[in-house]
Amino acid sequence: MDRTRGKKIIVWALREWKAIVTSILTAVLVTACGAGTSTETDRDAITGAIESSEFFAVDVTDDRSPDGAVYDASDRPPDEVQAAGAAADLPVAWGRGLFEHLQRDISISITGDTAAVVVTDRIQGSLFVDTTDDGERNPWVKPFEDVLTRHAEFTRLPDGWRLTKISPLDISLADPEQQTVRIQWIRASVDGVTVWESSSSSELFDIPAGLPVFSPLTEVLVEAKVVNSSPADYIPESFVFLHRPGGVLGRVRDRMFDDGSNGDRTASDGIFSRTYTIGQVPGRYFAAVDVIDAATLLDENAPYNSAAWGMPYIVEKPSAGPSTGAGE
Ligand SMILES: [Ca+2]
Ligand SMILES: [Ca+2]
Repeated sequence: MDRTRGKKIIVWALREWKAIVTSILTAVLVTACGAGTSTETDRDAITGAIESSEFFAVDVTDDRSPDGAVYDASDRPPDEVQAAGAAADLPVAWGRGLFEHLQRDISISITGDTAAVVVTDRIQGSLFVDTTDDGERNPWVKPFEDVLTRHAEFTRLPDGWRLTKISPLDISLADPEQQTVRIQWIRASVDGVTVWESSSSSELFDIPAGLPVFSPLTEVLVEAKVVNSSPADYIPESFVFLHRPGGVLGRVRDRMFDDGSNGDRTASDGIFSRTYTIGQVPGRYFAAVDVIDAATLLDENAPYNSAAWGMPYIVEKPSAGPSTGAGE
């Protein structure tokens, strides 16, 4: 890979991320739908807590993988689109970029000392896909618009409002008519024991008791049951990826498999799997399972068709003992 080009891509990706964060801070729209019991002060406090919580980040599917997946569009030769029906390979390189955070809506409904909250973010961006293995960086580009939804619950305590429950993150297409890929459930296991699972993206989990809590450097298996109702007959019909914290750029994209490898228990059962190692820095994080219809990555003319769920989790402080050094 061209190192100079690679550095430019990294700088560009970080700039994009900064832009997203800045736009979130400046484009918050609060929708109050309480029954008259909420005050402006309560809503401000809850909104402030949402903005400062890692559980409400919107960069969970940034593609800044070490293979330099995202690069700028340029002149390109005619595409050699892979035919449906044949075993499909991943494109030479692909990734999402040019994110724009369009809007954040925060719905807050306060009853007594409990606030039911729904945070909805609309983002748009571009999917870059290079399907030609010709040594040229010549991706085609496909626009997309997604809706990110999180449900949460805050509780009023003597010292203020505290986030006490959170749902998985749901990322769906802004136009549901285009969506054929769906996630039915996701699950996390350590040493063969299930530590967390969810079959509804609006399910609320207690913080921290209902969330997976991992020790640093734990190997975790993430599994997801996915379905795709597309009539196209690509093999596989979907590609599945795990976006998770790690690496020098902050997030890593790993392919998930349904072929009995990489921790997958049973081949070809629609359950995609991937193991990864939890980082060393205590905190609150998201790992996201990202399902992409095969045609989305293989056919320039097919509409963008993807869905994702994020799993919130906590990395706890290491137990007393020798320091393991700086974090990832
Ligand atoms: Ca190419
Ligand atoms: Ca499987």
